[in-house]
Amino acid sequence: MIEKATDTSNSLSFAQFKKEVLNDYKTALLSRQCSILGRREALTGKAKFGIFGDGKEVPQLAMAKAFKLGDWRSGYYRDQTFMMSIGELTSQQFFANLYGDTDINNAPESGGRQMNNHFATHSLNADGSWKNLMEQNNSSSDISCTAGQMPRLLGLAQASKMYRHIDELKDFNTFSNKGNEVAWGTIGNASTSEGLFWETINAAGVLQVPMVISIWDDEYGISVPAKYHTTKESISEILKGFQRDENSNGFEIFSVKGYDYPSLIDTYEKAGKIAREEHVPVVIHVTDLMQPLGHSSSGSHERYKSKDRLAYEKSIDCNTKMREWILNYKIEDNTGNVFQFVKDEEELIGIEKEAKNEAKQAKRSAWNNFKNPISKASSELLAILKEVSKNSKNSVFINKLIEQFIADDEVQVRTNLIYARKILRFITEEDFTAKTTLQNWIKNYKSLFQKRYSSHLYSQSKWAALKIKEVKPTYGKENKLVDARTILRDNFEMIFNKYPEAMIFGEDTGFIGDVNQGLEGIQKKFGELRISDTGIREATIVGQGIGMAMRGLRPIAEIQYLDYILFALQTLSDDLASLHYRSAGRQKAPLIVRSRGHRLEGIWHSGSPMSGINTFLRGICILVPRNMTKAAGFFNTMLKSDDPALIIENLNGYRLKEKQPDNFGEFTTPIGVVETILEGNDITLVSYGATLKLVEEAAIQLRQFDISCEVIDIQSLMPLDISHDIVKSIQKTNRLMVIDEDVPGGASAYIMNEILNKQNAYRYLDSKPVTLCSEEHRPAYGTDGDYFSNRSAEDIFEAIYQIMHESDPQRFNPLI
Ligand SMILES: Cc1ncc(C[n+]2csc(CCOP(=O)(O)OP(=O)(O)O)c2C)c(N)n1
Ligand SMILES: [Mg+2]
Repeated sequence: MIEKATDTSNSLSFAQFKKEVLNDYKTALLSRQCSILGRREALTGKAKFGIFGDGKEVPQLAMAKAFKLGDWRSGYYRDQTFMMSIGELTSQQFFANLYGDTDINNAPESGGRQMNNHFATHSLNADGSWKNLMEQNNSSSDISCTAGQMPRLLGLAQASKMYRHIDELKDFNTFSNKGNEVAWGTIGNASTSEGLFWETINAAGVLQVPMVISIWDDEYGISVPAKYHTTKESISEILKGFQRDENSNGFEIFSVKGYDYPSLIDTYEKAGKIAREEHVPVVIHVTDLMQPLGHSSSGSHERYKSKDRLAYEKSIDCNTKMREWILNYKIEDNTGNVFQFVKDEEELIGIEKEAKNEAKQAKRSAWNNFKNPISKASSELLAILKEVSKNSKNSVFINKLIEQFIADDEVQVRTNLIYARKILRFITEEDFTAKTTLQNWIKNYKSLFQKRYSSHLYSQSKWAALKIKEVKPTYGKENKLVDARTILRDNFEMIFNKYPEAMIFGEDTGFIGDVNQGLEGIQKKFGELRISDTGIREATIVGQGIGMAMRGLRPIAEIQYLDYILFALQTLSDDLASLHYRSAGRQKAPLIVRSRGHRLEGIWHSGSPMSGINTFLRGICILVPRNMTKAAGFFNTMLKSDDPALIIENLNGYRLKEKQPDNFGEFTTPIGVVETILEGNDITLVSYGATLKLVEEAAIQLRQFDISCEVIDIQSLMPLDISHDIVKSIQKTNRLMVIDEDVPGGASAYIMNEILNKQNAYRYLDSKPVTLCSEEHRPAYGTDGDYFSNRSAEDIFEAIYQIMHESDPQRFNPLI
């Protein structure tokens, strides 16, 4: 069939169109070839694991066309064609990622830290400073947890809204051009069953942010077909209630077949325009996709798909369909000239050959780049080992190992280290030059790769939290005592004046100024955009924060009570805490999460699930200020820093009196620094947060009984006591007790490990080091529930007294 061209069609624009179509087709083919070869590399053991974008190539070409510089992607492992199409993934990089090349220049996604196809662009220079994000395509770093990309997507989109509507952000032009950037999300059909998907959809509808979510629907989630995933087996069908209309905001929803190239291009263009211009979220349900190679290298889909299903999938392969479309396409202009993309099939076969060769070549180069430095190190090492053997009395054993080393064909850094380290064991008692050479070689080689795998858990830039200098609060002559919550409030006012890029949001955060009035009147001063109320949706509150922080803003996400942080723990742990690490320092989200906890008395109002937080959130500063001045100081510190933080305010501290500082917005509480709040000689008591007051109370009572306690406030649970001040106290007291309101073996065990193992305090102990924690169950309701669930001042008194009794029974008679 010959289509009639419109007036605008002429030979020049057709030539451009043709070039684009054929170029797209080549990208789709190249991507498919990479998947095919990639799978083989994984199955033959050259790569550990492989997951690919086959069967989803064509819609991604269309998405790439609508994607503009400065835009953001938050997607998942199927997006390789998109990444290739926007020029952010070469086929060589594709293979380098697959092999786990630790050279970030070869494998820019993560420098070998992530499985393949976990895409990321670099937002940061090597020194941690921001790049101009408007001059590049941006992809936030993927995580493996399906749907985990959704909360972040919300924030990436919301940033545009902030940049469009907040006048003071006009000059932030390396991050935004008046908020014209779209955040593009992708998710698999099966993963739309996750709560995070629905939470994000609802929040985006409420917030009206520029995001376009593509759902790649291949009717499967690994082996499980759609009927087990989705009501009515159609996500666009059940999303219909979100469709906007004349009377209400909502989404624009499209459904399009994944092999229909022209319709896809049309749909993506429309979707991009709606999101970009109107700031309305869009869902594109891309149906009729498939997986020619199955889910991943871990299995084969022939196991669970019927022959009919496999044949059907083959018949809708988007690349084959695109080929057919190209071959059949004919268009005639007004003068009767007929235009075609290709003369005949031969031309396409030519392109197909090119794509195959390119993929093969890319694979080879990537493998060589991965392998050569390892082989070079092997040769270097071999020479050293031979020299060692020559000089050693144990050459019989050493030669055996050398033989095994030569025969070992594993191409991994560890292979070199395994043999080097095993051989070193045989020469401990000997002394010759080659031994020193081997020792140094091991040290250097190991440390090089240790860094490649372990750097950037926290910021290493000049804005690292640990580098922010302390500025003490200053007080006027009058020494005015005020309600502690007003210290936070007045400090927040300074913050929002000082940083136009700062904003705060959460449940009851805006209009009433948070449940404890720490933001009283602030929304009136700074507007509903910057000081805002949200729905009850902790995960996407955090996601809003992550996405906005990744785009140069300084969000403060409020989780109303610490107990409810568990709803957001997955996002905090998998996404925020790992972001800087998993991108090998090339992305950051300096988000501050504000929460309040400790001792409101009740199973879900006690607020001390510290051990979970502590364990899951490595990579985030966990700050536990004992009062509101300290808390305000932490906000000021973190706003100068590019590390993320969780600041936990003391629930029962808001109405206590504190001295009013006069340098609001300026004073800082240092990170990783403990504070001795009571000096003493007999025992060191280490605690934090609300428990600290009880510890102090007990310590004062113990003085009456001749026991002198040194009380240390940890303040910063993570990082903890970087200058090892606690052990200095133990050198004096020779006794240690860690007290908190977490479960036994929780945060106190972590603290104990830091003190005993990292600070080597065991050397100075005269008594058994003790932890004093809550009961194992959640704290029961009410004052007595607290008294019997947590440790009281009496419990603390007696526990300390007991230690003193054991150390000097003559002087301290038993209590009970
Ligand atoms: C939260 C979570 N649960 C389970 C998995 C294991 N898993 C990986 S991919 C996958 C299926 C995803 O299917 P779908 O969303 O349709 O994407 P597709 O792979 O089909 O493109 C599952 C269950 C995971 N990665 N994350
Ligand atoms: Mg699927």
